[in-house]
Amino acid sequence: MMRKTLLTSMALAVGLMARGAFAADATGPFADLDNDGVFGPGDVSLTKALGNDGVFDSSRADAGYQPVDGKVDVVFPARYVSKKRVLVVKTNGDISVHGGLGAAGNGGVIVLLSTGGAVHVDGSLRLTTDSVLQLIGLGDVVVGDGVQLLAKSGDFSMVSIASQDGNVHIGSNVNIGAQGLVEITTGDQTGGVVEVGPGSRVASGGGSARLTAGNDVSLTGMKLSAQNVLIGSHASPRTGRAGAMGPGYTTVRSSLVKAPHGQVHIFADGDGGTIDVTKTALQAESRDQVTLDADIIVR
Ligand SMILES: [Ca+2]
Repeated sequence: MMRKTLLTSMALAVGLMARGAFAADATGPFADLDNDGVFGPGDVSLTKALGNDGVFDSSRADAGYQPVDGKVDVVFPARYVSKKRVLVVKTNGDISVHGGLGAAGNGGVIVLLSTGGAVHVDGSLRLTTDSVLQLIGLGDVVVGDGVQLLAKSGDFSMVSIASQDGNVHIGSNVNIGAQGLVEITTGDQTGGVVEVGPGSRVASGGGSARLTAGNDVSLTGMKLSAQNVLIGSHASPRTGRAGAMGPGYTTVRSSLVKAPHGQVHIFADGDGGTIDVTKTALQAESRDQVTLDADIIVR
């Protein structure tokens, strides 16, 4: 018992010293090779790799980084603005964002792509870019409460939040906007749920908004506006029993969905597919531009 306590306190002391030695670099983005979320010995600062060209790819050697066998997480411990117009991270591990992100200049692009893990953005952060903002994970993509995700300029600006095999969770009071396409999706066949929390706003100035999932779509107390709006839940093996294609469930409650110059199309595929639009206002260019496509419709 005594020995265990002593070893524990020694380990703590070593940990503190190690952390202290690296404190100077602790606010820059880093490749977290031991996957503990903390910058320590063995991890690699990405300040140089990202500073050179704005790009880091965990499968390629870059400015002191050598590819490794295991999962490489990437952490942004604090606010980071790329001066190279692009900020592109592609890694096989998780990507964690604890500070706001930006990419300077016209045509600015931010792409965070996890080919083997999740993407997490802490609450209350602001991620802005001129042109393209994409958060893409093989697993879950989670956006905390009060986050702002904005692609600010021209008609081609877009925001895409997508998970291939996991869920997309958007918290409450989140603001997502672009002039062009806004997509919040999970894989048609393999994806999980798409959830957006109350008080959130999703807006495309001149393009489409597409919120679709391989599992349930659940939107509550939100405002959604675009040229055209598509919301839907696919019938997928994830919702079905014994390998059958299960029905989709699309819930849009207590919300405002607006496409004043276009169409609103909502669907829930499969036998027994259900749309629930209780207390939701659906506005399109005309009445027949609102289509609800499912076996069961609850209003
Ligand atoms: Ca670490």
